[in-house]
Amino acid sequence: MSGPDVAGIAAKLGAAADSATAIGQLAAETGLDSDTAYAVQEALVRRRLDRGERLVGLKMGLTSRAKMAQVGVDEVIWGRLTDVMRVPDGGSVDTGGFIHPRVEPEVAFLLDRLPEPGELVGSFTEAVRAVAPAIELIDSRYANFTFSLPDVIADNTSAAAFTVGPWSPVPDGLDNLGVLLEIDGRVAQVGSTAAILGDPRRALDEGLRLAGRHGVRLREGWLFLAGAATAAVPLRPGAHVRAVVEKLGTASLRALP
Ligand code: OOG
Ligand code: MG
Repeated sequence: MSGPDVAGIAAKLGAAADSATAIGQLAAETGLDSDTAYAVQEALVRRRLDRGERLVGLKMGLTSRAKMAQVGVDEVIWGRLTDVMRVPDGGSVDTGGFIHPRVEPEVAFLLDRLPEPGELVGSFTEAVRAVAPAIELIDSRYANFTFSLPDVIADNTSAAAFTVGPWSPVPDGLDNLGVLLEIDGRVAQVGSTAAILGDPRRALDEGLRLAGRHGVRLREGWLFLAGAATAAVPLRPGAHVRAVVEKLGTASLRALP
């Protein structure tokens, strides 16, 4: 029996992203499970690398209850980040390049020396050089932002763009910092880094463990997004978005009118 057509599913998702056109879910009809979905994700990101993009890090998804509840999927997932997805802090994005973009507040880590595969992070301050507030722009390639677990994994966990604010040395505690998402100066979401697996540092252990299962090692100099602390909010043309994380400061981006 032949399994799901990994390359074919990746091509459909890639075309949906390139043309900013939503497609229907694919996992149920193709019998895609989560493990094979990570193979689709790899093939999907390979298309980007083949046209010259560079892998710059990893992102975690659904590390908070707010996010799990919003999308109705309750397992931690991970995806891949490329250089082209990065928007400079204070920079602009064209919402026309996306299907139904949403923004969410995140905490970013700049990775230092990582443990060997299979080992847990000995000390967070050895593994992480700096931390920053960040904004992730997610854009599910599925109609109505509706998907199953394998569907969202295959779709590179809705990754589309991200902005990282100024880096700070790792503070003493990261486990209970206030998080705000502001749109046009108004508070759109409020949360705490405690929402991220109890402590965003845990997201790194999970990332190492889960990506390691698929033979992916985190690299020195890579970025790592720990997952949103709050639900995501639709990004409208012309909106000015700020993510504020207590002690870490602010990341911002603008949607072109
Ligand atoms: C999946 C991606 C989730 C996060 O921070 O939880 C994610 C989605 O919500 O479409 O990036
Ligand atoms: Mg996210």
